[in-house]
Amino acid sequence: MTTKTEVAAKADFSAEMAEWIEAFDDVVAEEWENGAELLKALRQRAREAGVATPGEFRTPFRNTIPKHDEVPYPGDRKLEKRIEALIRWNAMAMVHGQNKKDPGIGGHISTYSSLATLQEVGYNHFFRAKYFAEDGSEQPGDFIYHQGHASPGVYARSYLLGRFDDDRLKNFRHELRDTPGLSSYPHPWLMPDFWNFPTVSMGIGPLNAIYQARFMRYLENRGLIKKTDRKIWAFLGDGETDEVDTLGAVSLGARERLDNLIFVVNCNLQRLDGPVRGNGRIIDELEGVFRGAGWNVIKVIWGADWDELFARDHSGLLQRRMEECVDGDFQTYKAKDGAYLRKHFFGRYPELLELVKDYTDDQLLHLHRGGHDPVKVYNAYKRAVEHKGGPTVVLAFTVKGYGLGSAQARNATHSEKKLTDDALTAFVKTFDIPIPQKSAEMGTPYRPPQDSPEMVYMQERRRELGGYLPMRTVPPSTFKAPELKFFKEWTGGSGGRAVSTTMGFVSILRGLLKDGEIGKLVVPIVPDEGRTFGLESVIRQVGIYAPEGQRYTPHDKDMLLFYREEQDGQILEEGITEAGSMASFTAAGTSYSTYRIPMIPFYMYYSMFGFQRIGDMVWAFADSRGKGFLMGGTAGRTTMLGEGLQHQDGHSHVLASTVPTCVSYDPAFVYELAVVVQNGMKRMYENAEDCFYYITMYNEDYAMPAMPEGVEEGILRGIYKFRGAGAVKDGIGEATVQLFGSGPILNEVLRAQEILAEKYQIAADVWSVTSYTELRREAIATERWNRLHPAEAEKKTYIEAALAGAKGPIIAASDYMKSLPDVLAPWLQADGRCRLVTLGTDGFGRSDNREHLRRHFEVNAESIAGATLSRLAREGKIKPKKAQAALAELGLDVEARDPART
Ligand SMILES: Cc1ncc(C[n+]2csc(CCOP(=O)(O)OP(=O)(O)O)c2C)c(N)n1
Ligand SMILES: [Mg+2]
Repeated sequence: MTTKTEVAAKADFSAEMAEWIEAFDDVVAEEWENGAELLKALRQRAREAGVATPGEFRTPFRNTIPKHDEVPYPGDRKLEKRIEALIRWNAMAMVHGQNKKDPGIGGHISTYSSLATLQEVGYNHFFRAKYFAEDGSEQPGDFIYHQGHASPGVYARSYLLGRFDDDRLKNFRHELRDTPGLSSYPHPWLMPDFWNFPTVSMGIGPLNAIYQARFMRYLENRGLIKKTDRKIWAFLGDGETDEVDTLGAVSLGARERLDNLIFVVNCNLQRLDGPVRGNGRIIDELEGVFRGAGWNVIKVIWGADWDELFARDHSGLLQRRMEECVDGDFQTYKAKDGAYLRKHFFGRYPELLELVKDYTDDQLLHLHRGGHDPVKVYNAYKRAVEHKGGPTVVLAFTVKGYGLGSAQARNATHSEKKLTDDALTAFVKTFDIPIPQKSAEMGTPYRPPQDSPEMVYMQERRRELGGYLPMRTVPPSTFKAPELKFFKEWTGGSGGRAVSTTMGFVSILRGLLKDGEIGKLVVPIVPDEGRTFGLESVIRQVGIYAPEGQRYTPHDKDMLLFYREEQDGQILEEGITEAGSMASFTAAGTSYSTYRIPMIPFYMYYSMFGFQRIGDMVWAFADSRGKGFLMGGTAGRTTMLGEGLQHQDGHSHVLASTVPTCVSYDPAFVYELAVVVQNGMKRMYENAEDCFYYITMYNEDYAMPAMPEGVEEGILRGIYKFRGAGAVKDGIGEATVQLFGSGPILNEVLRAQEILAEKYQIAADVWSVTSYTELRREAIATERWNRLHPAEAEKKTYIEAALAGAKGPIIAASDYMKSLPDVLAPWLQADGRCRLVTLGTDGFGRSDNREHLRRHFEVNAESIAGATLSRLAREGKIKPKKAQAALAELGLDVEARDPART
């Protein structure tokens, strides 16, 4: 075999090096495995000799599973090929047909065409709809995170199975018609019986999948679900891996040995605009990243027809030629024809031209990539499923727009929505779809009779694997929320002791965790802020989840509140990752459906690093019909003192208000918080409402009053009168001013009430506003009803009804932006003028103490009293000069710069 020396010479090795290589080749020729052994021994020797041996994170550009290690395909390849062709047709026809009817409605045809085999092998041989535990009980099946914009393929499969009829398919992206439609992407909100996991905002699917795998282990380790072989499969695009969310948490997968997790990256080398890595190779890059993070990497590069070429190539040149190409080349080879491939790929070396001399150009063009070869894909999946000790990523080489003729592998392929009539005819011919030309041009769906061999086979495969997927089900609720009396420790007040709402909440949490019924369902989640919120006692009480337990002796073991990690620990201490924590919150908050257990997550975090940081994940959570409590801690731009601009949140409530299913509250007192938590559990888990809660909690200590009689409804609906004018000063008479306060700023409002009464003899009522957002939602719903029923008696909004008879201007103050109270302005009008004067914390935060911060943002008691006097002057109720003098008397700097702009 003189070719070895030739290889050495071509690679510019020195003569001595070539000799070494030859010796190595001899070892490999004798026994293939010995090559690896020799390398291992050499590495060991090199290390001993002090020669650096960096880890090898990238392997040659070839299949990880060599041909001789492959197992035969277990399915009927002919029938599966037929089924795949039918799905391809219907997926494409659905998008094409709709765009013909309704230009601009959109959709994608090229992504699924690259993904079809990857998905079909899964559906025919791997994706189980249920498992059975050792005790015979039925358990949930595999979880599949689909590539969102490949949904037409999933719909087409369901159509063939008879899960959708023609009308439904024809209503793809027409969701507002008389008959139900199909949502553009996976949206449980829109198709609650079908989709489980929203994915199409790129990066969210993979991140959620990792934490889902982790949460599955958490439930298993805590004995809440049975251990089974169920897997989480996440399909993602190669372009999608550029999202930090996609790769940002991969190390968790290996760290927690999540062998229930399988990523399949559809490496079609293209994203929306063009190549993902034109000048490099995305597969190599990802191999390095995943291997470095400790994942099992399986590359599926070439189909079986290449194996034959490799087998005949003794020169090693074919492999070398592969290594020379970058993704931009590979894309071009698929966009052009076989002659081009012969000339530019094989033509580089005469030996390679010789290798393919008996191949026609057409045969060359159709040499398959691994992701389009069911045998290669099957073998990869089998290995992935059997792999123990960590997650697996399958990097599958595919062609974007595979089989779409002139739309294949073009830079514009992603945005292709329609094919030309010629291309449609060609498609029908290539994939042998038995429909007439005219129907082909119209993109008519096609489904063979249910008793045809392919349909029977398809149904049988699913039956064998436990049923249809995707499928979302929700068991009937048997959950019983604790009554309000369960919370009496917290509705009774703090007995004069100064505590914060955060402390109150932690105490409620401990109470819930202790409860024999629901305690085990509670999932406390925290991103390295446990001590900030005073969770030490909870850590001691229920432990931190650690799949390996605690393999070290914590230094504080002798202390009462030591850092306790347990295999069945209950707290998810996530480390510094709000995105990861939100992913855990998502897994837990949807477990009432996915695992059929109504887990109740309480995710506590710095409110500043919530909605504004991971808002898109919250949106996906809502889409998932997620439930649970987001607890925004250290809330309020002036209550969160010292930390300054980046930490001080004065807008999370505004952001929360944008999420339709997010019910948000800004409680001032622990009893308000207790009422909200109780009601939240009842609504979400007992009444099975698909909503979730955002509650702000603060770190300012003050005495918590006992809950007054009859305020529950007001707390929940958003407003109630907390202290009437008469309670401040006897005989002051009926209030002529209304003061609104929320969170700790309610204390400032109460102080303002006193100042007004004592210094200026002005009687004011004080209202606690727990939720401007809920009040507005009710108001706009009522107003809408009134608008649509002009002939009926007008209904009053709750805010108007609550304030009935309450006179005078309304001064509202909170630790949030002014736009929050302002949303009620339309319903707070009198005599053609808005009654509302809003004080809030618009602008960037500052480092200082609360006194200075509140003065700066003009939400302290003096500013509230001043604003009241100023407004009364404008209304002609007091003399303007008197008001101006009062402002000076109250110490307000009327020429100070506007905090909203400084
Ligand atoms: C966060 C986000 N940004 C942008 C998009 C728009 N978008 C949809 S698909 C796509 C390209 C996807 O490329 P890739 O991940 O490689 O998937 P492929 O279609 O090639 O399989 C883009 C940019 C999106 N859906 N989500
Ligand atoms: Mg791609």
